[in-house]
Amino acid sequence: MLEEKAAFIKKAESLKPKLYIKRVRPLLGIPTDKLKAGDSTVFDFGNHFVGRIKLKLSSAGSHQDAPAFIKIKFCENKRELDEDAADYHGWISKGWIQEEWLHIDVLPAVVNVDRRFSFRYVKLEVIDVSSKFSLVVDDIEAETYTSANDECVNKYSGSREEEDLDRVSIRTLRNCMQEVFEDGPKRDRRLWIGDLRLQALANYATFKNNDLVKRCLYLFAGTTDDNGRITACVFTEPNVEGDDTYMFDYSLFFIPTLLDYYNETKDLETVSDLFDTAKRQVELAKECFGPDDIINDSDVMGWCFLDWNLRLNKQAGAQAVYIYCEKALVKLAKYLGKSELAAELCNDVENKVKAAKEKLYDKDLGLFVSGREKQVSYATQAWAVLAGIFDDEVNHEILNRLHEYKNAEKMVTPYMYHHYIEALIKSGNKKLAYDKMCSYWGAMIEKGADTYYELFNPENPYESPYGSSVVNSYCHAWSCTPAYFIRSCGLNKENLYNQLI
Ligand code: RAM
Repeated sequence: MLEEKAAFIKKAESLKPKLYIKRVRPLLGIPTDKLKAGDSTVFDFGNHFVGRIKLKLSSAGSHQDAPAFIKIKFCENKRELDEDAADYHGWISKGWIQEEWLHIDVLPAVVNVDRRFSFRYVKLEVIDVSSKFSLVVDDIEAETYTSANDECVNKYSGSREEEDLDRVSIRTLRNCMQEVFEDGPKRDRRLWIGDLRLQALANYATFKNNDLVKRCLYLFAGTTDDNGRITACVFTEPNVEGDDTYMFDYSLFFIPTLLDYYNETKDLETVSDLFDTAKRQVELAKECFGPDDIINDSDVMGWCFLDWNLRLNKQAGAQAVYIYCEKALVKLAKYLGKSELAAELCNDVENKVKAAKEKLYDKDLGLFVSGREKQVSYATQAWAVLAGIFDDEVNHEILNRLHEYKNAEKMVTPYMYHHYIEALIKSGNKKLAYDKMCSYWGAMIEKGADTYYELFNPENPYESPYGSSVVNSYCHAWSCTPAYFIRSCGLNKENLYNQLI
């Protein structure tokens, strides 16, 4: 197994993409006025970028008689400009806050900020100079990176609203495409499988960098634990290493990600290489079920992800994810001619579907319920629909009832929203899917988004599972799917109109 994993990583490394490098400058504001202690200035680069900046600084007034002490803050959107990092007391590291504090002993100077940041706005604050001199920023330039080739994307022509949704979606994906599909270039800057799955779908509709998807699949397969379990995310620096975080749904998502990749590329060799790793995820997940074919619930945070709504009960959603992924494995098994295995897997799918119908579906409500408290949520219904526990007609009714049901636990991430929209499409309600896509992602655009956010709850703009929105990411991979919906799923006015006539 060790040798096989090493070979997978080698393969992944052979697919490392080249980065496209572009130099950009802010639209206005150079050179700056003479800046004294307490002064600040904001440079607007006009769009969202990922890169490193270089500053040309000089002094004005008497000879520089003290170091210039400056703070540089990188912001993905305007709102972050006014947030104070000192107010952050959340549970993930404040190391993610995009700020640098620098002393410049001798002016003039060219200062290269080594660390890579994700930003549209760069705020420079003068913490101190002496009373005898001022600081001037003569120039600022960013060297920006992406592994996405902008020229590969066909222009989409539709309504103004659709074009905006598509453009921001592509920008989000583009800036998350680095040496792997990162989840967010501000945070966590690494390869998560839940994000990868959705990025890959948007990528097939736009940049078509299929080798990057392939590389990421091999990275996951090369970093399983001793038991063969797929980790939730992979680090690539200083060396490739799987994280010691495992989530029920994320491990299973290796399977549909491989299936989608096959559907797009017909690359059977990769499927054959990675099939055993895929199959192992179902074997391991199966251990979490009781004798009644219902998955065991758990209170451990993150045992299964689904969404960042901290009140969400995951039991029924996890059961549905299992069914969804096992069905994907059946397809892969069939592509490889493993018909006996496919039949065995189908049998297990049927058992899990039957148990879900009997024990997780509340006939009176006409909705799926989850956990001891029998919680009704969007996440549970969406996944139950995607798993195809019932047929399209019943699925359609379930989502209609959900729409009317007032106390359902809501969704807080574009990631979960994606699955809700996909469920609407699957159950034949493209019109509602279209409206929901436009209103949800459109609301981010109304707020001035150049790229879509990690968390977005229209009812609570400060939504964050981390204790504060200061560490939220505003260019986040899993939110990049409107381009996929518009281009590949027919969520656009032209198609919907054609369907009506
Ligand atoms: C967030 C990450 C990533 C996601 C995990 C579960 O912290 O940024 O996008 O996949 O949560």
